[in-house]
Amino acid sequence: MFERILIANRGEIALRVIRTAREMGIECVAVYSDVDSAALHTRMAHVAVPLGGKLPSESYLDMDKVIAAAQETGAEAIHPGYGFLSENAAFARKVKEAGLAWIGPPEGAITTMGDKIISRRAMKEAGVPTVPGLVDPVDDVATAVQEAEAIGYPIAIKAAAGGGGKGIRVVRAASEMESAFRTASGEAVAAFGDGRLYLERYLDRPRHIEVQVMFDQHGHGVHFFERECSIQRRHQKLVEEAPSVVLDDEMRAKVGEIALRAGRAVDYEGAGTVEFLWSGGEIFFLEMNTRLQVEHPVTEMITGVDLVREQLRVAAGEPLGYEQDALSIRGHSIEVRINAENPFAGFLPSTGTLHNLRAPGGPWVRLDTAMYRGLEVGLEYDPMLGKLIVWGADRDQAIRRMIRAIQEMNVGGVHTALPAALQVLEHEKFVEGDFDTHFLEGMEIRSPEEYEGFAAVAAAIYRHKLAKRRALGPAAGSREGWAARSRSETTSLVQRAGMEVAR
Ligand code: MV4
Repeated sequence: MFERILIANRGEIALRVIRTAREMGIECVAVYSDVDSAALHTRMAHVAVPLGGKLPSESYLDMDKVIAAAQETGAEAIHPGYGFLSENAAFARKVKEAGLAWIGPPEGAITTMGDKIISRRAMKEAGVPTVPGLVDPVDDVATAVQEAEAIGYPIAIKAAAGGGGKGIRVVRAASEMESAFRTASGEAVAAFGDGRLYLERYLDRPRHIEVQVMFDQHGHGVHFFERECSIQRRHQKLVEEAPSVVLDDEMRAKVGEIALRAGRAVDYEGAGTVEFLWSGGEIFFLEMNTRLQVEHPVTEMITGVDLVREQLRVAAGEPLGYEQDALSIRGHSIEVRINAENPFAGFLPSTGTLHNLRAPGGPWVRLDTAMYRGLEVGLEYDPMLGKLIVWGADRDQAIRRMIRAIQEMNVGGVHTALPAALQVLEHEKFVEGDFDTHFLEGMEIRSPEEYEGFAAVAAAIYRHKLAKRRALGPAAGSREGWAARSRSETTSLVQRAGMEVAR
């Protein structure tokens, strides 16, 4: 096993890696920009190397600086976290050329999965179900119209270099094709310098389901079941959970097997996520993310496996050492992202100094964050300040626990999206499991004033529903839990949950 690794990242994910490394007796080297000299990852690492610069391009994205930092400090491997250089094939290659281990997948897998046309073709050949459509680029409008007839409307025009929500246009009739095609083409050139487009049947109200996989360097892989990530807005996820309510055990095993087939087809190593669209009981491959994802903790919570530990072990050449049948799901987990955004103003980024921070706690509550009192929240980096994760024996308990944890939490000085997450968790449709990728965008986010009355009513309805649905223990009774609180108590907790920015 490695004795020292470098973490080419910042924020909560850098801390996440440091924590597991420390437990394994591995030392960590942090790198940091000028803005991050007091950041927690800088302070919690064994060694911290200044990269200089304020912009990501001058610091966390500067491959040569990061590799030099590893060499100067005697780190044997680099963990890229997510974002920044994590899915950069050239960086993976440079790391290996520098004689360091890369805690990530092979360069070839990153490249194949980074091109949506090439990955679609590879998946189709491997027998992974893909959305009906083309595996070749379409060069002009006339061809697009012709091909669309065969595929059937509505059609999605996608960019080969896109992914993660960038460069997708919906066409509902042939008459719309010309302008949509031209716009998509222009956008693809501008955004990626690569105008290649392809066509797929557009699935109208899908759910986003993804499967966590892990492969060792000896050709052995396992999956860690699925996560449901449909609660998103503009391709930014807000609430994630595992497992998904729409998969039964048979379908779950099938989807897991398909995800492993996808990984094997590109000789995958390390942790990866295979994304699917679920529609009408069928699943279709969308893309593969060749990194550890933000929402990995919900998988850890239901399987009991530390995914960063597994990443480090397989990157060091160790075999996984267990088979698929050693893994099972226990209970239910939910994650809510703590984004510095104002949900009452269209989720506009919110900045300021964190002058207060009260972390929730108690049984089965996990807070992964790099927040601290005094932190200046600016616009330099991603607005995600951290993640709140809970585990429950079942989905109802996990929902109730998350609501309780959000109500306990106070982030003072900046707005966060927590009030929106709270409203999702209390939404009847969410509780019933009846939602898709359009749920959050279609949801009306209530103001604190409206919510004051609403919360008390919702609490009563929710309590009633739960009691009706199945026999609950004392938690369903009228004397315990958030549901039983008086209206004024509920209101004050809601306020503390960030409905008002405390002064
Ligand atoms: C789709 C789709 C419907 N049909 N493809 C958005 C992210 C990008 N990687 C793929 N995306 C979609 N592709 C077909 N053929 C709907 C989406 C989509 C979506 C997918 C996952 C999670 C959230 C989404 C939000 C809007 C659209």
